[in-house]
Amino acid sequence: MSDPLREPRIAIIGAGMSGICLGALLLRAGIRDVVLLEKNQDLGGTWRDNSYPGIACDVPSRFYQFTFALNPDWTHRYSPGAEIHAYFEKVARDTGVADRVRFGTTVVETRWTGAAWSVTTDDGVSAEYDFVVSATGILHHPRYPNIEGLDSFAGPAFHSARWDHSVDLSDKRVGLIGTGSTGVQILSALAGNVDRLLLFQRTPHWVMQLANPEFRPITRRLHRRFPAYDRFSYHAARKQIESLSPALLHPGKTRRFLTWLCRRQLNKIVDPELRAKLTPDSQPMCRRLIISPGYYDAIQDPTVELVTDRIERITPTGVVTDGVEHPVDVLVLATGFDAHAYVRPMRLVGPGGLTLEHAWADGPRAYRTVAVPGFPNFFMLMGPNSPVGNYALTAIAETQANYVLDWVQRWRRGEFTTAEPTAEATDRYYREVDAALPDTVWATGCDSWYLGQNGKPELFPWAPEQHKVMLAQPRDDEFHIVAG
Ligand code: N01
Repeated sequence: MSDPLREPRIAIIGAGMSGICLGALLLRAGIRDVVLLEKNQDLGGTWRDNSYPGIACDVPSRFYQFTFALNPDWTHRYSPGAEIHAYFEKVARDTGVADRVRFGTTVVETRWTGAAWSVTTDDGVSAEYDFVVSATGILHHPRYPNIEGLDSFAGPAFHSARWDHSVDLSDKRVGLIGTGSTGVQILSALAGNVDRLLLFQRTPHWVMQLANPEFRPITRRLHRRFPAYDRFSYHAARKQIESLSPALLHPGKTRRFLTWLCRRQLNKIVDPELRAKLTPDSQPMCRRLIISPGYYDAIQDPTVELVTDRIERITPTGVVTDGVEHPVDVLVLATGFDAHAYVRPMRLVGPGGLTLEHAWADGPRAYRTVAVPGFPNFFMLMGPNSPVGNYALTAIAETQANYVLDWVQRWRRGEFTTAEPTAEATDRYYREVDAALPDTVWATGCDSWYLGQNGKPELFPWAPEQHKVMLAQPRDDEFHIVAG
């Protein structure tokens, strides 16, 4: 008997964590005509790009994974980056996603033909799809600092997401610029293992010291032997984070406790002058709270020097602050990412020639984080205002991917041909977002990658569970739907 369901053609742009998640869910649902277009030669997105010393995830591993592919073998509470990369590769292999990836393929344009999306890649090939989903990641485009003389530096200089493993740092004077989550992890790994480490800090960040115990073999065996226990551990870790999230977003007892705890942990810094330099004047979590088991020990290592004077320029041999040159052999730029590029630089052209550039002239906006008015059958994973602040991006991706799957299943059943959110529903949603944001910790006056071009945090202003509720099922009353 023939299959009564229609078979959609689906292109996923990007084979990182979220692209793998959606690919796996589609394949598990029996949808076969799926391709992942990946510009790199390997899977894993951020976990492929970032291989710097000390890389780990600051969300507990029991929670930083997919519910449909739990891993009983995590080695640590916060497992190292290489292990996480291997996990996503395994998920891609086990689910068949890996076989659907076209590597070394950059999407240059996605254009609506009137009935489908025509996707053109840099090899000049165009193909048509019924759905296109952008899974291009949020922290993907390295941000290079605009510092005079940077190009004149004579030694090796690289961004943290482009680590040059051919450089032996053990006998080098390393200049590290940036003290966000990445800079803190690199410093913690390199302190004591290089000749000298000069850390250039522009603004201090709050750091929460949390231990990172190794899971013993018996624990791993138990997780392997009893999948129900493994599932329980996932949900326990999730619940723990989710139960704290709302209280941490808004003023109150929990926030006061967090501030007290962060300040108290700073007392580990013995030298009062160093402690003062490391004390932020913003509130904890206004910028992403840094989780680190050993930063405060590492920064007191005799090989480390903290430089807080403003960087004036870079010379071929060092970094100049206040007229003083600090000689360094290697320069590491832990200077973050352009977190607002989303789908770009790919060109997206919808019906009537509407471009995403035009639609987003005043800044990126998405209906409930996943879709844009004017662009039918187009979805985003990790789109604008996703709940990315100190939460598991794997859980967000899974929620968004399940939402996309719901629409695709309806299409298969012939319930519609095209669907796109209405401008009214999107405006209404943003009125609620804009009303809720000023009450959150992100709006308490600090500069961070959370802030969009209008200075407003591009985050989800409610508890992450609310995001799940919002995307629990498609709402026809908020979409233009063309019947199938
Ligand atoms: O980037 P950042 P990141 N001169 O933007 C400094 C995720 N992540 O790569 O603080 C001097 O936070 C800048 O200075 P200032 C996580 O979500 C996750 O560290 O703005 N300094 C800042 O110190 C995180 O939030 C994990 O004044 C300059 C730093 O560079 C996100 O990635 C691990 C400068 C940039 O900090 C980004 O973290 C690592 C200049 N011209 C990262 N320009 C996990 O564990 C910039 N800086 C999951």
